Amino acid sequence: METTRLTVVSTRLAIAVDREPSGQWTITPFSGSLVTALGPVLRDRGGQWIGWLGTRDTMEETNLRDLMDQGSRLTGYALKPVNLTEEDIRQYSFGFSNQILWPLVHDLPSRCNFDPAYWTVYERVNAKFAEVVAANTCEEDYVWVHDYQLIMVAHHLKTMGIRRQTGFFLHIPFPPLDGFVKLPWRFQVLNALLSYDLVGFQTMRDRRNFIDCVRMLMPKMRVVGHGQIARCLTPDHEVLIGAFPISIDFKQFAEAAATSEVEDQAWIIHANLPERQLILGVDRLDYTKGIPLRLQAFANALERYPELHGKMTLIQVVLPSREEVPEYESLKREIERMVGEINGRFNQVGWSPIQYIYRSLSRMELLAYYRTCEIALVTPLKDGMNLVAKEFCACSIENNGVLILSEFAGAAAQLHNGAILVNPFDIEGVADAIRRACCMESDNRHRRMEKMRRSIQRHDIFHWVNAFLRTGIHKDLDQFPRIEFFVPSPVQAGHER
Ligand code: GDG
Repeated sequence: METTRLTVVSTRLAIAVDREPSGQWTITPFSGSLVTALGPVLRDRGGQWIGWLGTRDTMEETNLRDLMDQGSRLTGYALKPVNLTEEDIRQYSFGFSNQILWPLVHDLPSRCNFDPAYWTVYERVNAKFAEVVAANTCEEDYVWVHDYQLIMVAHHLKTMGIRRQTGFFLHIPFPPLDGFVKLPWRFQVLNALLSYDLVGFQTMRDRRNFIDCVRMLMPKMRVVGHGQIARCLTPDHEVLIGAFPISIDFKQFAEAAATSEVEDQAWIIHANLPERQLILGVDRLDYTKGIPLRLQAFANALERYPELHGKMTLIQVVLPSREEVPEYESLKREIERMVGEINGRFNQVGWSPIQYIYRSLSRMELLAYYRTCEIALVTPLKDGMNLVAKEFCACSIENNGVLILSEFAGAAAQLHNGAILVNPFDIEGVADAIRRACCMESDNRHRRMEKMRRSIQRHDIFHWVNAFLRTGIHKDLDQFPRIEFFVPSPVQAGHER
């Protein structure tokens, strides 16, 4: 069947909706890599994005219609909202998604709260998404569903008797068999994933884990093929299973990092922290990002290598996230306590070892930090990919940055040749890596960074989208028919998650 239109489905629409004190609604489009990559094809080719509005404030039907029209004019493509109640959000998003699937796939089952009510609501909300997909698409559409919050969408479409070509991409890791079997709904989740026509993972490791689970838990399914794409033969269809490492818009990052605005800001940051190497950590507030262990490793480096005192500063940026979940609030307090303790212990006149920033930086500020910092310390305990690692490299336009990267981040599979790989649980190992990065000769830095930048440039976000679509429907981004009917307005920056 000829596919003519792309429909993207994700938990959140690609816009943020806010209500001002005056009662007026405002819209800000997001500007993450997914939006950058998919926006043009949705915009020029009559595509659409389906998702939740992201606000818990109730809105009258006419307001919602106006707002969606306004949002569509701003983004350039149709936006189709899924209405979720307060209860839906609590149990589906904060519950099943963030308190069961998230810790489980990041190998932290002891953090899971296997409340059966969460599963019921997760199912119900996925069915709501499927209803909106069914109502707004036709058989020629390609429906591309994103991430762990929406695993059941294709399954519900099938149950409703709706035939669509569907693809699913999991942005987070897929756990090994012994972790996955702990999930009380393991069969339902595997079955649901096998309802898609294509299931994409970040790395070959994730794909292997998934195939192991299918083979062990569903012995009647046959999985064949060892190359880039494997196939699972289910009783009613064939599911393609592949690894598609997500990336960034390399060109956009590299060009933006070279602008005079970013350069000036980068200069100011370094001028205020003179004669020392700046080490950057940028993470969403999340226990999977390994921030406390990283701080311990940094303190360990200061303890064991006093020659580094006054010669390096760690700038740790934490992006507020999931603040409604009590665990995240206590993680924030733990990080603040550790930063205070380390600064209190090692502080000297004119030198504080850590600068801590707890807020969302503007895109320009973020780029300036990427550009000016000599070292990036990216040490998640486990991560689907980690885009910060790639963004740092893209902005290291003088090739002088050093990337210290956790071997448990998906990005390590691609960047292992240039990064200093570390085990984030090995405090002395990470401390040694910090020292090694600080002392690394310029030639070595250049060689390593050049390798990583070349690889990211070649495998950018557009390469990722094309690889997925080519596998799913034998099409590239630019093979969707062009329908020019929108004149997009300039967009403001925001971030996706
Ligand atoms: C999930 C998976 C996978 C951070 N601070 C600021 C800011 N950011 C932006 C970064 C980056 C994004 O947030 C974080 O992306 P990550 O990939 O590091 O992590 P998750 O949010 O956990 O994303 C992950 C990803 O999905 C994509 O598939 O790589 O493994 O967990 O883009 O730039 N942006 C702005 N200000 C900040 O302060 N503007």
